[in-house]
Amino acid sequence: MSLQFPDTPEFTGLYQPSRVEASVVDLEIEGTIPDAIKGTFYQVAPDPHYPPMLGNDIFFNGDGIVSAFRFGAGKVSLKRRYVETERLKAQRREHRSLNGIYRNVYTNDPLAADNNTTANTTVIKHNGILLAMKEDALPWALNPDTLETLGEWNFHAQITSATFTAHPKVDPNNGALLCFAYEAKGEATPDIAYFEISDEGKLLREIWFQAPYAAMIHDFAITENYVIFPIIPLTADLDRMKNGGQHFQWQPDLPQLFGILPRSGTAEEMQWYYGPAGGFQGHTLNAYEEGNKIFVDMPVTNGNVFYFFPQEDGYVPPPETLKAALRRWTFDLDTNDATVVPKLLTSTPFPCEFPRCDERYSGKPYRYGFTLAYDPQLPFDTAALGAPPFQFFNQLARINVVTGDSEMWYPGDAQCFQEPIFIPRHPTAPEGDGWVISVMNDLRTRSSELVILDTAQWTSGPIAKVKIPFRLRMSLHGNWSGD
Ligand code: V55
Ligand code: FE
Repeated sequence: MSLQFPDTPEFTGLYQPSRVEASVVDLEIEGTIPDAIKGTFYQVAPDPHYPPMLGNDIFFNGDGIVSAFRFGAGKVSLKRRYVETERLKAQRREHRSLNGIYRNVYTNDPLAADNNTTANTTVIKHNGILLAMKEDALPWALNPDTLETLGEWNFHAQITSATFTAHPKVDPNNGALLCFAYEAKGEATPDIAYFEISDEGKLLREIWFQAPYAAMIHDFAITENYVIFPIIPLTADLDRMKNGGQHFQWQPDLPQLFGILPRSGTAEEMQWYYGPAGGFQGHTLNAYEEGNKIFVDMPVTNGNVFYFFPQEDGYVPPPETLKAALRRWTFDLDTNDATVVPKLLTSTPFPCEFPRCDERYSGKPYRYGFTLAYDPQLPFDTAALGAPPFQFFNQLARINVVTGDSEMWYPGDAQCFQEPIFIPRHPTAPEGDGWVISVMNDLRTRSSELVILDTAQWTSGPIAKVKIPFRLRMSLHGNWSGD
């Protein structure tokens, strides 16, 4: 019997499955990696192990595969393993995919595992274990050295929600993991839970509340005293799922909703703010508070970014009509006016996504951001490569959010990037002083390199490139661990 992936945009080019589990000691390096870069860069990609049961599938539904790039003494080694979820194990047992459409268990094969999660969205080391996370279920724990899967992780039975975010934040003041769950009481429930888990794994805070409706809360934002939940106009509906429809549906008339909760408060103290309808809140760059004002910085797009979750009549905006730019939302906690309109944060707006900050400044007043950016005016080898794929970003940007200035590095007409991660030069280095690492894909040679940029000489490009000796698929998120 043949085993072949479909010839669709979701499974070809940047999105062709890699499926490679590997261990490579001392990767090839062009340039010099400073000895001071010592630690591990963990990242995860959705990488479907088997061809989709229904003929095609979306990027977000692939099985999670974790990569660990270990840096030390100027060398880099790579280890890469699938998260051995129940879902993956059932597939390997049957030698085929058993899963239907994204986050809809009603479309699965009867032989599919009960636990439907792919653990494919981020990985972070916390309290000695590596957590692979997907927002539809609890995290999965891995051994951070061997990447061996330990199992589903409920933090020693302290976490009772049905789901858990894939965008936890580390509180730089005490190392606590700040996290949340949406659809927290099961599929399409409007229940949300906020959790703080200490650096030693102890549940410190737990606050449950409800949103006005069940909808996607992909990322969130933290400040010293508040957490902010951006509720994207993509609603969930159980009946639609039972009828074989999508988990999420775009609602063009719903506002970009935000819930703001005092971290030491109660559900009753929740405040709701309403942004313009028709917009899409992207990933959080950072947020901070000043008096009774809260600032949240993120790319905002003027329409539905997720073409695979259409609105009710099936409409999805043509990609060229979508315009994203880095914007700042300002919430005045004292005002009676709960409407908010975001303002541009860069003097020249440009499409961007996957923003990250110097996380020693998470939730605090800050200056620097690092993000993927796209300039459609720059050369792209359309003749050889066709149209740019979904999530195509041809530049790495270093942004000063105080002045609005941006510096760019553009590598060429066939390259695009995966999420950039900042590493401080040393523990007490000034904000934003250090290195940024990012996987760079070459669409022409169909290969990838890990590039390392020095933040002090951004526009001159990488000080080192680490060659990856097999094909990677597009990934999502990751984190640096200094130990
Ligand atoms: C996102 C990604 C997901 C998901 C929901 O990037 C939202 C947003 C990789 O899976 O399940
Ligand atoms: Fe994300």
